[in-house]
Amino acid sequence: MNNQTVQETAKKDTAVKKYLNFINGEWVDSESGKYTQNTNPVNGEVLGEVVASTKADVEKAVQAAKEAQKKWRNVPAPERADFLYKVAYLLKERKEELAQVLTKEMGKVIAEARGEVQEAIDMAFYMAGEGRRMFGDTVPSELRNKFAMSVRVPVGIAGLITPWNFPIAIASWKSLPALVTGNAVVWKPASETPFLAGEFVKIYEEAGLPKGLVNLVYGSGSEVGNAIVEHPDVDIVSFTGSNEVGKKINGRAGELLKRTSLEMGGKNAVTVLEDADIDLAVDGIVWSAFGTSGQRCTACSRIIVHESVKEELEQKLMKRMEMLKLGDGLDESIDVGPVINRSSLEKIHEYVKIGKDEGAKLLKGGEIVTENGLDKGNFYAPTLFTNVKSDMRIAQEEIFGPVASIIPVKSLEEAIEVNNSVEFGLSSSIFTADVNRAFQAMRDLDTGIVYINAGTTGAEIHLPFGGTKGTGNGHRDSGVASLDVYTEWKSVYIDYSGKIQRAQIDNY
Ligand code: UN1
Repeated sequence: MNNQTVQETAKKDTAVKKYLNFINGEWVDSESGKYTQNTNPVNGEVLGEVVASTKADVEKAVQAAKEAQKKWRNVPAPERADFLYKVAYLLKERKEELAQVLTKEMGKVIAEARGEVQEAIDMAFYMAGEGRRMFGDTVPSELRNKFAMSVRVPVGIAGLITPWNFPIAIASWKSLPALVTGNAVVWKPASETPFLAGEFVKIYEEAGLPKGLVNLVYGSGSEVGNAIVEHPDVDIVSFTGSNEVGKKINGRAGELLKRTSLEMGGKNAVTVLEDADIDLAVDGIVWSAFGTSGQRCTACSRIIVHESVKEELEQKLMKRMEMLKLGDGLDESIDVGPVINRSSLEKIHEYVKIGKDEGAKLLKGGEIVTENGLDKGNFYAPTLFTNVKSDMRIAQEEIFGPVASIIPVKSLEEAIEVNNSVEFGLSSSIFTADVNRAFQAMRDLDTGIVYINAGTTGAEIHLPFGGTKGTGNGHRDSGVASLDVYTEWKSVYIDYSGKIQRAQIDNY
């Protein structure tokens, strides 16, 4: 290496990583001239910065999307899908690189980060396949010499507002069906995970997607998120995040008669009946309560247990929790990474105090962890409460951290009642060896996702993802069901009788 190259490399290494907006196929700065920092939740290290955008940037993105969508809507769906296949292969090629970015900015352990990127790869292949399906109905007409069918048409421009806990999987659940069905996208990713969003968009760019179809606008919810919701040319807003924000989006979108697809909180429970394989249940609970540091919408935060096996479950859970190693998720031996930021850490700790005040018994954890060099990160000890009553706040409100509460019950019927007693309805699980009771539970648990003899996490992309009650508004991410979010139905009648036939009249 000559001197100049050495200097250039050094300059490159010390230069602050900066991510810009992607609008109309160009990487551009915001008019604001302002930036926000992206930090690693493991140690507070500054990873780089991203532009803090304004309403004016959203305006440009929407204009670009509008122009691009005019052509895109008439590109045959199998041809649209060709781009998605390219996206799928690029994601696959870069799986490790993307997983590393994810762990660094979000904190989840590397094995989980790889799993999340895999979820986006799966979604890309699956949605590319939709390019050759996207089924409508052909049905007989009630009249002679008349043909009837329904087809899907794109809604127009999809505004996507995505969270930090699954920054690429959830973005894939929304952007890929939107694109394959002929829409353009304006995307605001969470401020906590901007780099992975930038990397995902680079893949869209590299796949050769026509310019203006995918636009990325970084910034706050109050500035960029609001501008997306308010913009008259944004036809549908798909949001995953808190109930508080979801309700506001839905309220405003309602006034504007704009479609929304909302995916919000959960208060998911694992039920363990007296005939369950307790060791299996312990594994399922530990994985779904403390994996991703409890920061999945699907995380288990309640354990509903038959009183006759409560003590055995408690003992075994505590023993298993003992083995969980906290630390930097880039280290393959680590089980639990940090939580996303300081305010989240404080909120979790506050809930633990609330639980104690409510009279729940703290079995394990319940503290911010600072030993072994973890003091610079946001680490919370996996925490287990017992003797929790179903109406306590820790059993009703979403904590979004590694905290689980054991609620003893006397029967399956009581377990179902407790499971269904919360305002959310995302995921639930039951461990039992009795097929009759398993089927009863499948029928009566009121969540959008139900697991038998598995924890509450691990949804697969070719099934609908979403929940009932306060979790959503009836729409679903992923699966064929997600096509409904980004398309309108058009019913088409072709009369080849050569006369005007009056439906419901001339045939009766
Ligand atoms: C989320 O937490 O919002 O089912 C998504 C799961 C993952 C997706 C979780 N496949 O746990």
